[in-house]
Amino acid sequence: MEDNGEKTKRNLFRNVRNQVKKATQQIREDIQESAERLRDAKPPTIKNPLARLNIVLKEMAIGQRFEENLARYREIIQRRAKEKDFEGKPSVLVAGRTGSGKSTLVNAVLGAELAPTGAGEPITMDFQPYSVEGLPIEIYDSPGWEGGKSKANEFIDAIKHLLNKNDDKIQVIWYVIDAQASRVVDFEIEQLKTLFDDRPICLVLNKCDIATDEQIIGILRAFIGANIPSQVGAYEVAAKPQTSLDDALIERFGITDLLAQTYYLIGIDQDTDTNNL
Ligand SMILES: Nc1nc2c(ncn2[C@@H]2O[C@H](COP(=O)(O)OP(=O)(O)OP(=O)(O)O)[C@@H](O)[C@H]2O)c(=O)[nH]1
Ligand SMILES: [Mg+2]
Repeated sequence: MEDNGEKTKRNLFRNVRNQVKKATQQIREDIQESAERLRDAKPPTIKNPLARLNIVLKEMAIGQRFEENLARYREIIQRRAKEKDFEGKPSVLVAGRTGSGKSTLVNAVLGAELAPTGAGEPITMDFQPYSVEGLPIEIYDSPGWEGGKSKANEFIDAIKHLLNKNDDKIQVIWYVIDAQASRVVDFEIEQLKTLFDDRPICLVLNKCDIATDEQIIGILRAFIGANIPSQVGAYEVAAKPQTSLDDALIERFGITDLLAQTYYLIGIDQDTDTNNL
């Protein structure tokens, strides 16, 4: 005869076993479902970035300006290159606020994680040129502007110092903005008008993978409407799209266009392979 204690124990074990079995089954189903979602997920179509830019350009009746600036700066850069010699590859300076994704953009162009990146505290503390074999340009990563007046002055002085030192070598500016920023600071616009002397500025709206149409158009309006004399274009970019189960397949975008315009400005043969961007 089995006593009641043994029976209760057995029931308890059976109960636990059943629960574990049920939970395991549920986990299996969840994993299977996730795998199917991942397999079926298609890269979301980017809602025609150029269309957004064109809307803003038309609205502001300045469609021609970028074209004219591109041609003008191409001439200026190539004339300077003939007159002056510098060592190594022509350079692009990547500048902008801290956290906008400058170093991430540098890595995307290099095809290697060479520049440290991250969330939270400001990461990049020094100017650092990078290049890799096969890339016809050198890219200067830079410390970001952290906001606030004293920090602004530090930022301006540091940029001026770098530009003075590398006057002929740094030929194009990529000014990176977080497309989600929602607000544009007057200081930033004013600086863009003069800080980089007579160098063409490509405005890079980064993180467009997570910004809304409203945010992107708002930023485009603010920067294009400010009539920054040396601006040659605006580019919607995702240097490192956010990955989650639902959008795991989003690829980076916008960098090929940015590079193509930069090569055009500097006069580099466009056949250079940018397929992986
Ligand atoms: N969703 C999304 N996140 C991005 C993108 N680009 C960069 N990030 C993230 O933004 C954060 C900041 O990127 P960084 O490249 O370190 O920014 P930074 O401008 O170099 O910052 P500082 O070095 O502090 O000036 C990181 O967590 C990146 O993963 C993008 O295109 N999309
Ligand atoms: Mg950085």
